[in-house]
Amino acid sequence: MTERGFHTPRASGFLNQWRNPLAYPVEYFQKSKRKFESYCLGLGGMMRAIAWVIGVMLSGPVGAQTVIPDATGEAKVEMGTQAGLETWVEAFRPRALAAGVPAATFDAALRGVAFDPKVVERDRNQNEFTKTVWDYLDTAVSEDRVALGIKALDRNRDLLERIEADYGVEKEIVVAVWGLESAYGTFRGDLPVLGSLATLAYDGRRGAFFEAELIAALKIVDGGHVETFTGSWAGASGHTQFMPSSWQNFAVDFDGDGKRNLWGEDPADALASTANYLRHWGWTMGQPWGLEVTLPEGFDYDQTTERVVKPVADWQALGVRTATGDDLPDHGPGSILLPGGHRGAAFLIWPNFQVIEHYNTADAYIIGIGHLADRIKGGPPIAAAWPRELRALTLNERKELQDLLGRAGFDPGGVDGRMGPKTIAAVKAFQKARGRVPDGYPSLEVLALLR
Ligand SMILES: [Ca+2]
Repeated sequence: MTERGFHTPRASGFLNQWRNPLAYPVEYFQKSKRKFESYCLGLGGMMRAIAWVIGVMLSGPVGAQTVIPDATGEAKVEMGTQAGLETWVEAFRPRALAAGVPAATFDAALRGVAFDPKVVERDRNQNEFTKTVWDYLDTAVSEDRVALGIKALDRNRDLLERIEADYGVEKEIVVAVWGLESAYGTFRGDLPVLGSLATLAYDGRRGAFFEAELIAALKIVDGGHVETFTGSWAGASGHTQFMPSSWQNFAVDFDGDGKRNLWGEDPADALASTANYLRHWGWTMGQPWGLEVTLPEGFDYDQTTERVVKPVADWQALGVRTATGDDLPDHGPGSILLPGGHRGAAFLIWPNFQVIEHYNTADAYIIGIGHLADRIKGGPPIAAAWPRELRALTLNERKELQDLLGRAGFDPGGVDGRMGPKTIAAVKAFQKARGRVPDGYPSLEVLALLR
């Protein structure tokens, strides 16, 4: 599901779900949910929602292991009803049975399933959430989350070392995913997964996607893998917020009790499943996700994109150094990324970056996971300052930016408010034409210039 290619699917659901908390009316959240929301930045989907959410920089939808399709389609104006859901469940029944869900399981699980209008609201309003990468990282890699991560690792060290040995994924990375997706298991979501998925499948905007997830969820129930099946609004659940289809494809029974249980108090299966997911997508043990670097004066900013991949020796020759001014470590060919524009931090990223992307395509999410893991391992905070005076563009401003770029002769690839690769390239070309640093960052400054 990712535009970057890798991830098409994402495992978790959090990002998706939480991509847009600011857009929801406050009354939708009880206190505990607000806390949950602010804490759980993975946004399930493990996988891609953050992209929009995070505003400007995102190029794709969200998602951890299972990618949740874009929410850019037109929203339906009409809201469904409990009676409508019940009619839909009857029509869905033969399809679920044909897909292998036993009738008894189907009937017991979906009898009386409740339509949840709040879930529909969230699904329809995901687009407007905007957050700068620095605001996101402030929360995602707060001192609290780092300290709790160190404790969580200590508490589960034996387990995590066995997982690391079996799957070849560093324990700090697994703990970081756990930390962003559920605050180390503290906030796993309290909405009924079957109810959320049935509501979204019936609502229809992304009906086929959620129907398939609901069938996978029914198989989880049928196998007796879960006792309390609750999660976040788009159906991601458990310690690392897997979508049901990700459970189907990637969950493992690490503790050997015969169940692939991502939901109980014991995180063993969930953490091993996360490592299994990352291994599946090509995690390379020992390779950093990325490294903060400094760029020399006069650096060619056309090269600051994931599309430009060079051997470390080439970057070194161009004057790129670590944040402390040292020579670059050689972990193979990589790219330079400027998630907050040329006045923010720069990172040299390696293929493990794209592996994390399968959880969520948003750059901010990926950096959040990687940096949190580094901090848990004892690494330093990000050294560079961010251009904190810049706020994220609103959805309308992003659309205006694209519209104005198009009128000025720089094709943004559509006016949808999503800052994908074509829009970023158009911003770069426009900046270059105007004699500005072509970092591709769609800032208010660029918008003002366009106006
Ligand atoms: Ca188990």
